[in-house]
Amino acid sequence: MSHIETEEKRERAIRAGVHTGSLDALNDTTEETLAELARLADTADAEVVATLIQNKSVLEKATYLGEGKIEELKAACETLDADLVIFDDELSPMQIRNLEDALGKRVIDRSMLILDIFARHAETGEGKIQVELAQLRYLLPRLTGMGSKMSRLGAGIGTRGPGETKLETDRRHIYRRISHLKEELEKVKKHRELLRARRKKENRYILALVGYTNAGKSTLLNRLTGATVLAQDKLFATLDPTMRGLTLSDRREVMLVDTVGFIRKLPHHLIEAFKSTLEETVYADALLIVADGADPEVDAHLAVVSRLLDDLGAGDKPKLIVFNKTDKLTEDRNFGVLSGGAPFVEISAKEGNAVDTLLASIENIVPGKKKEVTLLVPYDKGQILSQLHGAQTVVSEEYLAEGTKITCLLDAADYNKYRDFLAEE
Ligand SMILES: Nc1nc2c(ncn2[C@@H]2O[C@H](COP(=O)(O)OP(=O)(O)OP(=O)(O)O)[C@@H](O)[C@H]2O)c(=O)[nH]1
Ligand SMILES: [Mg+2]
Repeated sequence: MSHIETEEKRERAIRAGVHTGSLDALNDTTEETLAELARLADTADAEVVATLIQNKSVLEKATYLGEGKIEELKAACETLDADLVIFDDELSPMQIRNLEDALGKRVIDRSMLILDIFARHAETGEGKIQVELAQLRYLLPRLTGMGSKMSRLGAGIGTRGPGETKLETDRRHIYRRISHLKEELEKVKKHRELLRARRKKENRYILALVGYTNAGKSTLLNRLTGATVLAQDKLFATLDPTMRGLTLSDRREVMLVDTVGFIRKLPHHLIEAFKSTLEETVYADALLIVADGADPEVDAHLAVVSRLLDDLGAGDKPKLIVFNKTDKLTEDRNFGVLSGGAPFVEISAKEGNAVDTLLASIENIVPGKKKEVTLLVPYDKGQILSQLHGAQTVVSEEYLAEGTKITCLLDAADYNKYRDFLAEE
């Protein structure tokens, strides 16, 4: 019984950060990033009981926070009975060590928190390998000093590996485990490459659903294709790319791929380990950038997405911004300005609003759009009829005295090829 109680206990956490006022606003600590940190903490089963923010343009190299703030934080930990302190930044191994010594509490940073959530949500073999690899690479340089604390304190955020296992904290074992995981990942990569090669042969046009975490990518995939991918109001619900076919109204087939969400300050170990998953965006022909149109932070979200896409080498692909969750809008928003001149649509994936408009935009992005035309083919041109049937785009057929009246879907090239047979209306 006591075992279950410890498992379900939510950790009490204080969140902390330094607002530097830096020009790189996306990497600074602000009210918004702290709000996001609280949501991350909640997803990892920790409850934020207090917030400490320091305004300081230069970070303390050894301790991250200034001396006075550390004292304040220590007192708050005692008063509020907090188990751990979560920092809204990636801390250096030395900073973590010094802060833990000064506070006498467990210290984790944003990266560790995100890695912990990924570890909880990884379902497939590939996801699990990638997360554990990222976690161990992150942990290795931070083990000195922390290892003893981690084993002393037992469970908690940052100690969980994928699939309810505990993370290895013995340095020698970690090295061995890392090389094993790297080999496993290599196999998975080969398999993924094989699948890609097969898809390429099939010549299917691939659209990737990308965007900030919780924007509604999986909900949209489900809406468009009838798939049943898990869509949840928690961060990083999707870790594995799911592919589904979508048939457009002119019968062209495309593939949609759901992808792992982005977030500010995504740990670089995670990006590295998830490279082959994230590369789905690089291999896509075009991107549907899904954004929560009702979130006041949507412009920052789009900026983060665009930066990460550039880093992955997918920044130049044709894009359509999909402002989602319009059902939640309480006032009009200028999506034209927010899209920065890129093509966009406004939809609600949940309610199904304007999904037709989105489909029409997709049909324009995918090359080879077909138009419905009616031809009249004389009976002595049998080979033309068989060509049209071979292309499998015949909608209807009728036998008249002067020939076969055939309605079919033709792309621009075929339209020109058969234009002499256009039936007069
Ligand atoms: N009100 C509203 N909620 C939506 C809409 N689309 C998605 N949601 C909700 O937003 C939450 C996140 O949706 P997901 O589809 O899981 O989002 P995602 O982008 O796949 O998220 P991750 O996989 O975690 O990165 C869920 O609770 C959805 O029900 C929408 O159009 N309107
Ligand atoms: Mg998802």
